[in-house]
Amino acid sequence: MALLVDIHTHVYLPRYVSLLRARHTVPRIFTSVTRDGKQDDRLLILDHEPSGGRPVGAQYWDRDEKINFMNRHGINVSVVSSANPWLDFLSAPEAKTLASELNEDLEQYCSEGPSLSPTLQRLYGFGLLPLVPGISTSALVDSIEQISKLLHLRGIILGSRGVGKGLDDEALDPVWAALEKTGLVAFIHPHYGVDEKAWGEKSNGHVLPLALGFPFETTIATTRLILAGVLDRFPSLRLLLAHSGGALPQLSSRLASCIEHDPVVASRLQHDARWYLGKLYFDAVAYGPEELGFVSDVISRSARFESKDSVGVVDRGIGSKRMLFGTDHPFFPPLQPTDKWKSVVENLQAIDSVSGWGTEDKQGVRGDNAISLFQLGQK
Ligand code: 5CU
Repeated sequence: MALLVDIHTHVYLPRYVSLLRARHTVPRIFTSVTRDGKQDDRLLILDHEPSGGRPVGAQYWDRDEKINFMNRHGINVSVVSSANPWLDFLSAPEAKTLASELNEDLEQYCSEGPSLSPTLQRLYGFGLLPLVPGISTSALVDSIEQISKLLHLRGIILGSRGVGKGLDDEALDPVWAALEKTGLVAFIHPHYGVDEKAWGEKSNGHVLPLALGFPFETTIATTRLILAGVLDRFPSLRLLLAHSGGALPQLSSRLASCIEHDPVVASRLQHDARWYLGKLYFDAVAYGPEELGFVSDVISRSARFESKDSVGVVDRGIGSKRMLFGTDHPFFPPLQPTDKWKSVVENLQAIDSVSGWGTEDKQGVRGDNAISLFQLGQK
């Protein structure tokens, strides 16, 4: 059966929502009363977010709402992750306790949800690590151990800060080693964007931080990780990049050239920078067929850099094997209520319209790649 699998879909678990409701600083959920006396829950998570925040409701935390959304869009299986800013704002002891509790909560959210067959649930998840400054290595490794034992958790989601110094910090080597050993997929997802001064003084709502800041953050974090040799030291690491890797595919040849011309870095890496893109996985949350086709070309091209002098024709289909459908639900709701969300329909249409992708490539991106990457249907 051809399944549609959403690998980029978020939740704020009820325990986390209670924490956000109890807070008076960002991140927080607060309730205001509208003119007609109705209660209005608002979410404030981004720095410099307009102080009124954004509406937030059951679609962010209620499992039935998630299943309802999946049903409306024909999504058979979702691999759900906690939404940003995760545990980033907590102290190390608080983050450690909450990570462990939220991982158990997410396992329960998935395992007690509906199933498609005796071996296939409709919900799987990415766990959380207590990735905050001051956390011990053993706490991080214990957390990976915990997640690897929870049957429905098949990966972790992480931001760009690591334990405070980014994803190129050697302090994370034990984390990469443990992820490699357990086979858990690490989903790199943005939250902070880039310096807000870049956005100027005009009000453009959330457009610039979300359309550009988020993907640029992922681009920078992943580039630093590559430059630090993480993929040389941990070649079996399975990293999934949000928003189709941001600008990394577009900039990868420039990156390779800058490395080659830089005396500090020129001999540091084992491969041409473009080779590493073929070792990564990319969500297909790009909203356009041309962008998806381009990303798959860049992934396919990495095979040319297996050896220094290899050349070859790019086969788009190779790259498609590393791309996976996602929705970003419950973010990007339509401004006017509609049954189907434009953000979802557009991503599906984009997959369907990539020139050069055959039926098998498209079904790979819609679901088959996720089934094999996350070993869905296997205990
Ligand atoms: O709309 C947003 O702010 C977001 C967000 O915070 N996180 C996310 O994954 N997508 C959109």
